[in-house]
Amino acid sequence: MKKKQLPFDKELFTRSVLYNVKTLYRKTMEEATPQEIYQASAYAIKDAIIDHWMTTQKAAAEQDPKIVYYMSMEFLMGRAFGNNLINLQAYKAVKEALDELGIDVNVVEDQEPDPALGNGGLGRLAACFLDSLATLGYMAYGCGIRYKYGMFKQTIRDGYQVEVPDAWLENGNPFELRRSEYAKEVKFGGYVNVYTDDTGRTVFKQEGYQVVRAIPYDLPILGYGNGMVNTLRIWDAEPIQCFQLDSFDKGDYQKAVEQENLASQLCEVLYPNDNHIAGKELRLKQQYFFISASVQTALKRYLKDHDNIKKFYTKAVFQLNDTHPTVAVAELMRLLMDEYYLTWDEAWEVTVKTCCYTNHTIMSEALEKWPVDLFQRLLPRIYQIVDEINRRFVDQIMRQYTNSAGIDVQSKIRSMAILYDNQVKMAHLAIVGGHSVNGVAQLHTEILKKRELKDFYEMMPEKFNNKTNGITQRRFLLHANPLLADWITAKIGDGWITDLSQMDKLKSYADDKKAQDEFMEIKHKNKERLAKYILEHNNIEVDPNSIFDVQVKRLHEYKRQLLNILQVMYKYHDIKSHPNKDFYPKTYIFGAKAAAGYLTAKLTIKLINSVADVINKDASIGGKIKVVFIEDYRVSNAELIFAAADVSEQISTASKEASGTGNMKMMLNGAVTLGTMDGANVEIVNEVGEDNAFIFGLSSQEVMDYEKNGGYNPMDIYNSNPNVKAVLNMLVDGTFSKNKELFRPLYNCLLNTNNSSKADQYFILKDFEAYLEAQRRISEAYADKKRWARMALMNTACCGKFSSDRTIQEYVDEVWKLDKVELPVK
Ligand code: F58
Repeated sequence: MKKKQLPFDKELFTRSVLYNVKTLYRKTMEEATPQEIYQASAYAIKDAIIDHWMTTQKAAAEQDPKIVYYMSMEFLMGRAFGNNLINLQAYKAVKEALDELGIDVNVVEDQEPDPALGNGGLGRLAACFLDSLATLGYMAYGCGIRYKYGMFKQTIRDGYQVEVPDAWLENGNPFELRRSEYAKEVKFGGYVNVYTDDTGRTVFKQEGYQVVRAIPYDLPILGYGNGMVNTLRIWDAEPIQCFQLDSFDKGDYQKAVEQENLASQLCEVLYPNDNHIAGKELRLKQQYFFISASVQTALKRYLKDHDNIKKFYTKAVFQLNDTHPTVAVAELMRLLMDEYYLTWDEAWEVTVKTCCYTNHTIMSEALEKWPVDLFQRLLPRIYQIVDEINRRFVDQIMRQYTNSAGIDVQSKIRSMAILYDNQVKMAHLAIVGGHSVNGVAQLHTEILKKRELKDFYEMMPEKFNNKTNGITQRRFLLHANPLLADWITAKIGDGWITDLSQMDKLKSYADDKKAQDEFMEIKHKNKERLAKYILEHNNIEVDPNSIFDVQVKRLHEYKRQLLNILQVMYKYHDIKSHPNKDFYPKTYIFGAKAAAGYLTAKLTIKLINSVADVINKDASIGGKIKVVFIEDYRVSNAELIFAAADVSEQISTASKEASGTGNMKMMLNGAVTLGTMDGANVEIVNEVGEDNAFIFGLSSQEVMDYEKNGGYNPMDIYNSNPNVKAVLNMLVDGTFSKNKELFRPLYNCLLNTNNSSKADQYFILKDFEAYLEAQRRISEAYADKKRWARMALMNTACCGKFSSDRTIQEYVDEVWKLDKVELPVK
């Protein structure tokens, strides 16, 4: 039976491309540059999208569904061109149309800058969620910031990371729409004038403030094959020209200049920190800026068709992507009370019923806290409201716990108050001001409940729930790995594209020799594709017959890229000392950006590159190991990498990785996990079975127990384990750098003898032997072709749970309670 396809007019597309090239550039196709052809093609696609976008809006206006506002400082969208074609079900038609014009679709796709308005997992999750929301037919707005510069581009010079600004908007963005008619004003600073107006109402009026205009830019978010187009609304800031610049009043002039400066700085750049908060004033301004504009918009939209503001929460829900958007709680209170005249209690009910919070980390350095004086100076009215929320909450704690046997009320207040120690604790505000708190994998949620947020859980258990992360199979399989996608469709039909649980039908092929061969042949082709990329970009030749062992993710100590490279160093040493020992050739592939100011992370990149240099040039090891550091790891090259991975390195210190999502993307593409029992790895192993993964190392409980008792002494391991000793000595004996002291800081991180509680905080040496052993097991398993093919295939077959469609459906059913939008069937 032929499935329904969205209609797509190929001839119209071709005509439109030719027309666009002519009118945009006064050129013929022969004269146009690849960038110009990309622009012309993107505008042609946008034309096709606009009709669906309008239809969606119309259907929403008629059906009045509840809307989720996904509020996030980051949306790591990746390229839109190919993804839009996939979701329009027009990829093959456009490929053909371009072919007929003598143009390669891949070349066109490569012209698009990779929009990187996010750091890593948290921002990419937001992008996957938007894809799933549209595909499942739920009305959603992504609300974010239109940074002029996204995540920096990484270049590697002499083995070191060098950051280069990412001017992604240089050639404009063909997919966006500027909507100046929906601009909003956002106010900063000044003071609050409190007075009673003629009607006897107490008025809180912000005065002496600076104001900027928030201008929305809308990006279409397409559902797969259903004609649904949602909106990602990202805000830019512009100055408001309310003061005459020729004014003789010096105060006004000064103010006008300040306002201009503020507007020009606000959306300049994304803070490039992963799991670390720098606490900069500008960041708080960014947060309030996009939140105020987004909350104003949500209220306005609701009031267009409804008159009872007290029922706002029946038509809108705000999901706060970590604590960064948490000022939404106080901003919603402010607008409801100051602009729409609700009482405190009425406004509070609406706010709590509207807001929900997702926690993405338990790393203490990532917990957002703002100094009270900064917060108060920048957001005086918001601060008043937070202060009152805190006062009432502390009251509630006292009421609940005073006279409770064995409970120290003061310690409860210390651990839960929103304002404490002259700090505003954003996580506490998010928990108190909303009705749902979720972690992003089962283990993570349990740790939140039992440890980090224990007191909150005890006081309000009904708010806590788990939503294990997921990823979109449309981008990370259908687009990234067309060979495998086609093969799967040939075997089980294409239902998996919108229902990943159907992948389990592949299990019946796990022992089928022919299917195994085909599966591994596809993997091989993808490895060749990546090998070609590596040759072009790194000038390193890698052998697609070797095991591709991949660790790609942000560089952070807890993710333990250092453990991986130490193991490579050990292997190198081992091969050199035992040249005749059997060793299955391996290619270790790394990709990672380090936060610009994170020295240990940057030095780890240098170490990986130095090790790569020595090993790749050492002819004596006969190419048994190669090490590759892929520069500028980002969504677009990630797609190539995931498709080619044999081994997926997920080796974080147990308890530290909230979930991980790269682990899911590699599983989807038939890579086998080598990992610790951390984050979503636990659930991956649960799905695929212990026999189809390689698990090693301390458990999260063991790690937490050590931490409670002040750590452990890595010197004991150093002294008793010759493997560890040999490898650590290589860090400081000049094997990998002329300057023997270069890597001393890494050596000290592991062995710091001055401060043993700081030594090897991430248990690298403690897990080292177990990791070596797991690596050995992998080589052994890979050598048995049949066994490996089965394992790889089983990983793809068992990945059904990890679709973001499943995650979103859980949010909808258990938290958001959205209604599906019905679109007219074409
Ligand atoms: C990540 N967090 C988690 N934060 O580390 C990862 O385990 C999880 O899978 C993912 O979220 C999605 O839930 C993360 O990416 C950030 O990048 C923040 C950016 C802003 C500053 C603080 C860290």
